[in-house]
Amino acid sequence: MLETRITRLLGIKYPIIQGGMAWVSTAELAAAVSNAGGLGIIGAGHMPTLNLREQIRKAKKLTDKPFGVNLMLLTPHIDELIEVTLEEGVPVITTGAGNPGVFIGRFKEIGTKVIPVVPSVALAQRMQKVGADAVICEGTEAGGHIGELTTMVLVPQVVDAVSIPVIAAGGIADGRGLTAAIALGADGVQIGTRFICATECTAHINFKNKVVAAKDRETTVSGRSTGHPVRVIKNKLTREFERMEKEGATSEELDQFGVGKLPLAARDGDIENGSVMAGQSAGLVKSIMPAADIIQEILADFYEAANLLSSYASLGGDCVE
Ligand code: TUI
Repeated sequence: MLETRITRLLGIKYPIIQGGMAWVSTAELAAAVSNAGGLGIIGAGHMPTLNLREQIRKAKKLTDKPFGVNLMLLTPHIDELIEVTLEEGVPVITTGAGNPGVFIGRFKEIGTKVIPVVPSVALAQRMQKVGADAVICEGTEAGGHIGELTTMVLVPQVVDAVSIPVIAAGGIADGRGLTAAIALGADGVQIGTRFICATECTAHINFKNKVVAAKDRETTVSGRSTGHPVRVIKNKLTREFERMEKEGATSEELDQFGVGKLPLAARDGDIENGSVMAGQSAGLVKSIMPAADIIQEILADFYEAANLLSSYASLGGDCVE
């Protein structure tokens, strides 16, 4: 057990939430993380409505622990995905890429906890006002669709501005990151990139190997000019995207060029022409291992780092005048 406001809110053992990743975090990964004491999340992304229902039912079969669904609000059929999620009744939803304000109440009515991803203090405050149970503060280090601020500056500012629990995300892959997040005032962490490389993750092996092989400077942000910035690992696709941006392609042309590129990488394994969405923490991911082992390693490293902090604190306490 590592008890915080988040473990109590969600009824989980450890304050570790697996990021909901479209085409990457399916029921298998979500259930494995939940069975290991964290909170697993199915990434709905652009998933057809029927598939989401199947995924939720599969997760219910694979785990008796709480799990969640991430709703990506830019998806054109988001209203249908919301209805299915309401009908199936899941313990938790997280939301990304937009403001879930208008439908928070309907989820709360059926007892689903609602945790929006927020890239700013203002949105965190608005979410608290409309009834969010907690917020995920995701820094620009994260993979996929991102905001502007780093985790290091966003988390403490949101912690100061709201009273609901805060989950730190973006750039966190190990126990040192968890310790740092707790030091910044967070009640838990959301980890995406590291869980791509869980054995139970159904993403293509080429995608996982690309994350394991990535070094510190190997991600880039595509699509700033279109207003939909996305962090991905550099490859032929990102070079082509950059060339099109330089040559003055329109937002529509660039958006069109991006269509279907995530499944091309994550499902089909084409990691040169597909979109390998991953965060800067890819440089910290060294191997593919079971989700339960990832969580246990994070905890062991958390206690080591936390003990170090505590030894500094006891020394400092003696010399403070
Ligand atoms: O949503 C994510 N990450 C994602 S979604 C995704 S799928 C995708 N595919 C193609 C193009 C774009 C996306 C891949 N990765 N993370 C959560 C997140 N949410 N990061 C930033 C935000 C965010 C941004 C603006 C949340 C709210 C927001 O609000 C704007 C407003 O309406 O106030």
